[in-house]
Amino acid sequence: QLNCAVELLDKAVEQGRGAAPCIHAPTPEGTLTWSYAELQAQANRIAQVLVHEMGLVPGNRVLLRAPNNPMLAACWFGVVKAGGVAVGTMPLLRAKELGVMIERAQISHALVDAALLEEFSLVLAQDNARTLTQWRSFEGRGLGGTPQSLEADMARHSDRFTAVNTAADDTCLLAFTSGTTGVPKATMHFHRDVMAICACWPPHVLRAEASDVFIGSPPLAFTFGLGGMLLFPMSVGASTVLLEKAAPPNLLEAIARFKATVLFTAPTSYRVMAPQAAALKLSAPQGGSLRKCVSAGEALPASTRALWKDATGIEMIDGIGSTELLHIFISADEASARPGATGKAIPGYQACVVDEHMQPVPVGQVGKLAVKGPTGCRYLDDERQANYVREGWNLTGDAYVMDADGYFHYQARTDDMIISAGYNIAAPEVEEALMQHPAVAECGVIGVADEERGQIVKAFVVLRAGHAPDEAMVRTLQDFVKATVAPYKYPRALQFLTELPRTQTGKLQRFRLKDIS
Ligand code: 3SK
Repeated sequence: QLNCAVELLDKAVEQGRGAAPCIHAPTPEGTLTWSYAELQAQANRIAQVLVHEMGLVPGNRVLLRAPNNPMLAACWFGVVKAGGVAVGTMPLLRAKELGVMIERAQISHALVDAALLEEFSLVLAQDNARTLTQWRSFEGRGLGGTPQSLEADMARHSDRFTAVNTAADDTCLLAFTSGTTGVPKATMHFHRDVMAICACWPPHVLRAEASDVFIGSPPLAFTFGLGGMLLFPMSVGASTVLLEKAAPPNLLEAIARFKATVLFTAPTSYRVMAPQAAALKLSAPQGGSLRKCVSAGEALPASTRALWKDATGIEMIDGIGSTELLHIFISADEASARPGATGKAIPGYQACVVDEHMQPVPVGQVGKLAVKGPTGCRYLDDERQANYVREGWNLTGDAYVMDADGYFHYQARTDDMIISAGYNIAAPEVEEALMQHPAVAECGVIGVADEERGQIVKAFVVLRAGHAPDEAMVRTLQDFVKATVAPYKYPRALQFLTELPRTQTGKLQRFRLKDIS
């Protein structure tokens, strides 16, 4: 028997951490802080409303709709304590996308932040949402007074609730991933999976302490955010700052205001924040609070690692995870980081690089990343399961090289290897070369069909302000790539854009660049 909400929340209170700060959030009036006991009381009331007023029975799936805020965290624990299955969703999703998820996961209940009610009312009117019959709305910072008010129902219940005695192998979480291809899949995770991710990467690589204050941008709906912004801080008795708006200027301001010590965000955000972070002297080596910076969600270019280190004195902790495996499985701590490498398989996981017959490729050669560990891919009723898991290994869809010391070097998504005139070219390597040019703000690289070479490299470039998108700039950038990496990798085609298509978690959607070509 295991209920991960008991392990992470109830046991923290039982073991004397009840009065310790757990969640902070900025409010219009100042700051809201909930202790572990206050979070538990809120979660208990929500669990009672779900069970006694909304008719939830164990195994029911509950849609959660909110930006990162304390009530979203309380709802997550309330659902899990009640034996339900939490289904987090990105706040910006539209009714059409939500309807597909509701139908696919047969979702029966919903808890919705009042700020997202307008779109949610469109969802309820859709035919594919007919399984969803019970919903309540809440005010994100716990102030009450919304239609079908969760808070009004909570007020009628006590703050005590004994968690449902779930099995370790009961599902507690459904996480949707559209990856970079756009067709959503639901991944199922058990109570024991949640405890496994808390036992693997945080103690061996992150090594946070109870005095730490976590902060960051990934939504709780993305398992990178669920772990980094909620489960991992709670697993060590630390506190976390949940920000509804975590774009770079807000994030920087909040790091200073909350004296945050552990930061989780994506490489693009580190790149944007670097100049201001340097000026604000936010890091511990500069006299500020920040001491650990985690980058994941996208490959970390060596140039971004160097930029952040110059700006703050902090060596980043890079990692790769997946929604399918729940969290990070390859990473390196500050002391063992190698620029250009993601790291090694973390304790508890094994990783290797294989060919199309699942045979390991020699050290130094490109192949498909295969991962095994205590968590793994379980798609909900999806034929793509057989592509992801083969012979017990999870094939993550990433092309990697392993070096002689067991470090894994990211090359590309396996779909993003470009074969041009017999050369293997990894799109991210060309992007990294372009990013080193001072005129380039952002770029994305794909292969496009070419009669002579099979494929050619095509780059899409967003220029920094003050640079002209003309023919001279095309030649400048082509020559720059030729001088930076092997000349056959240069982009034979180059188009300027004003922005790049990205997923809501910030990942570049190369398949959408293919549509632009
Ligand atoms: O690297 C990622 O994209 C990721 C995905 C899910 C969970 C955690 C991580 C780091």
